[in-house]
Amino acid sequence: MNQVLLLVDVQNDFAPGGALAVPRGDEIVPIINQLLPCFDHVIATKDWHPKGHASFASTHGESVGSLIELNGITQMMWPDHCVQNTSGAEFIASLQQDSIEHVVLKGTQLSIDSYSGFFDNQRQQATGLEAYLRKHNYTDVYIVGLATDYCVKFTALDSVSCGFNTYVIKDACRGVNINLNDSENAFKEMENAGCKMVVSAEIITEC
Ligand code: VGL
Ligand code: ZN
Repeated sequence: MNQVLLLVDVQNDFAPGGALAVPRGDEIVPIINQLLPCFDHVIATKDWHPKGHASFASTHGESVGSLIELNGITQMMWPDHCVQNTSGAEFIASLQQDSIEHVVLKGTQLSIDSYSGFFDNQRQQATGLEAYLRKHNYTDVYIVGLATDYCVKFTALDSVSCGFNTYVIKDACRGVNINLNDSENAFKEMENAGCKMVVSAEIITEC
């Protein structure tokens, strides 16, 4: 049993005041900081888009929140966010970062989005996360981060489908909730797919 904590997109643009603010997204940081000492291995993903990315409403002259068809799949139009090498793409400063051993960049290709930390939305290209986990024999992946209803969900679903024992630490995630129940529905979907749903206290008290 080889456990790793996977931090999904704990970045400024997803914190309150950021370009794609997740309500109360900053609340997960102190929880993550408490979880960190419980794990020998910590990996993080970063949403890392080039300027003019295909998921940006501004790229298409569309309005934020509208849906377009992009290479045969439906794409939500987001505000410009997590542009490479901008402060919005940096980790939230209060996150303790010294134990992060590896960072996986996603959404780096101009014409395709990547909610999952494993594969792009067309499932055409791998980010290298799966290969990294296998190389290090990590079998148990504990997921926290932003946003529950997008990147956390798709990362967790891909983690299960790759065969990793996948745990989602529910109170260390926050969702966009464009629709009221999106986060709750996302948690149910992850659980139905085989993710084990846990809370941080279970882990912190046992470590
Ligand atoms: C995310 C929307 C667009 C996320 C990233 O990290 O959940 N959501 N890009
Ligand atoms: Zn994005």
